[in-house]
Amino acid sequence: MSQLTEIKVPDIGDFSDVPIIEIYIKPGDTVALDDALVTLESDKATMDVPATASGVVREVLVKLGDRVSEGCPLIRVEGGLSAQKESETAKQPESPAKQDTVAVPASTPAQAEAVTLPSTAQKEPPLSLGGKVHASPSVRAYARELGADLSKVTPSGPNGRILREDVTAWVKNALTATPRTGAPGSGLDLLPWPKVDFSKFGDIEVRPLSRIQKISGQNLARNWVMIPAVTYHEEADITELEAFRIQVNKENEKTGNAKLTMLAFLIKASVCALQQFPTFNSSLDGDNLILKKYFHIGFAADTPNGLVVPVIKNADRKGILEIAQETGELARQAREGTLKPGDMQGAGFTISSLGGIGGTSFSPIINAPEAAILGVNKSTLKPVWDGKAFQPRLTLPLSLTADHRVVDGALATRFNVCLAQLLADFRRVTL
Ligand code: CAO
Repeated sequence: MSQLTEIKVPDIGDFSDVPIIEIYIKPGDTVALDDALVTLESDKATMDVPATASGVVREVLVKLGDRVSEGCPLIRVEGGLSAQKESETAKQPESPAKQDTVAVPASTPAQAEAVTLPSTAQKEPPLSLGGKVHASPSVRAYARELGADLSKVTPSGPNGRILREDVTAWVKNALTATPRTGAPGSGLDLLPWPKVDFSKFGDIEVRPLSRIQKISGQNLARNWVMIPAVTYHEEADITELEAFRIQVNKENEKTGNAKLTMLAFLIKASVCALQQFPTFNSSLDGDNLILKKYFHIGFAADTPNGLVVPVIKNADRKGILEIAQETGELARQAREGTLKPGDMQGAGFTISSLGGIGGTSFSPIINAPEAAILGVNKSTLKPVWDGKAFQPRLTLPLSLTADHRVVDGALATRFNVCLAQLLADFRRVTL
């Protein structure tokens, strides 16, 4: 029996006690150098730990959820060479796969960043967490072979991991898209960002953007530029709904039940509208529209570090009280920075509610690859003519931004009208 080599967590900078959120190997698997073994999650960033030795996995020494720090043993492999030995014997230049990391925007504003840790055998500085592509060395090699820019490939693997088939799909798309557009280049030929020495004009303070702001900024910029989006405005009469909400909340004060929020009603009404207008619960994928049969609703949450979008999964199967409780809990975790990557993935439609703050309307930016997003502002009492007199009605402003490649104006307005009717008479949700 050949010697067993223990692979440990490499230098992960200032991080310690980091939970394991994915394990990619099991006893009996054969691993090659730099194959991803596990993914660690820290402060909403994920990191792959690569194999520093090749061979057959004999023992996996950790389990999902275990918290690890530098030096913690992960697996024991039998046979093959360690990276240390390889570099000592071969003294070969470092494989480009180990250095090839490029920035890539995550698919949602707050989706976890994903990076591959350097092997311990390389005398590299500890990892600095930044937006990087999340792909195994073999996928990187495949992308290089085909000339695919990994920063442009949409990941479909767990935790934003780019799979081999994602690279294939990107290349196929690039091959078919170019002749059809006939455009000389796909990049925007814009002037560089103005560089100004502001201190010439007065005192200034330099405040670095938070990590969440950097990630969401990249995503928002891409979505703003790439989606031909139109915002459609509507008003919903929520006089009865708000009266009902207040009444239930008064009753719940005695029973200790969760507080009903307008957001929870909006999520439930949106699900009902999505069921009637499935196009709004879809994603554009090349020449196909992917229609989702599930109803996962994202909601924008304002946090001290920036905007994040937690997701209520299967909102169609949940009651409004349950949704209110869950949004409250997810918003709390968002503010505390303890959301897990899975909490922010899978949305088919997003709601951005500024209703607790104010405003009369706005144009929310679609959370790609979704097809639409609903913006909501503060409800106000408005005089509404009932044929004989003006009546004070509580009116909720709705701003629906939809991708015009997927949704035409007539459809968007029908969706808005439907949503407004559902909110005006919530009994319709049960029909
Ligand atoms: N009209 C009038 N009042 C409203 C309202 C509306 N549309 N929506 C909420 N309110 C009221 C609530 O009833 C609550 O008052 P009470 O405590 O008296 O009941 C108060 O405003 C605070 O609500 P809230 O906004 O804190 O809570 P919520 O459940 O409605 O929303 C959340 C939760 C997470 C959506 C919200 O806290 C948040 O972060 N909103 C900002 C989202 C954002 O930044 N969007 C912009 C993205 S694009 O830049």
